Amino acid sequence: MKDTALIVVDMLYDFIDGSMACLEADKAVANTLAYIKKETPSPILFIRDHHPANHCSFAAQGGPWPPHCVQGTHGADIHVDLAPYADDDLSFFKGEDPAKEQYSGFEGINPAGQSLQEVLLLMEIEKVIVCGIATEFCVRSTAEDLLKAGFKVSVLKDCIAYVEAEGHKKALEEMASEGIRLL
Ligand code: VGL
Ligand code: ZN
Repeated sequence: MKDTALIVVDMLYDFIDGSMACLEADKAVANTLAYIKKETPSPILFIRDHHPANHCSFAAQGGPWPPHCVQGTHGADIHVDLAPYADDDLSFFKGEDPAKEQYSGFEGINPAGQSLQEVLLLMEIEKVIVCGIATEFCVRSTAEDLLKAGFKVSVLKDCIAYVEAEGHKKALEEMASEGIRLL
């Protein structure tokens, strides 16, 4: 399936067992690893929340979240089981501007300065499969932006973790009603 990419969103320690540990995160990581081994998707792209220590989304600056995924900390690292699949050129960082919240990975930038969208177009990807954390925030906004940009989008419903069960359920229903396939 050369025209299909797997996009792994924010499977980073702060969302797994750190300051913003999400529900079902261990299961989502294990299921993502199992999916990769079974289906051998290629390419695999990683989205990474990557904040400066004074980011506007942190409580000290009046934002809704505890400090998380601060650049250079363990909390910002990809889970060790998935890290072997992450290629620098296919890793897209977001949330780096201290003044801007950025849930969507769509405009995430790789170390070469290319956006996710740009790289998907260069690779002639038409279909994307999204998994990751958190359903209600980064998974949802990444999936919706991809859909708006014309990609065929699926979400792996056993490979996502969430902040809150009701919000997770509602986000899945709304994504499905917009045309995102739940696999
Ligand atoms: C996220 C809240 C703050 C996410 C990132 O990855 O869903 N949520 N930053
Ligand atoms: Zn964040």
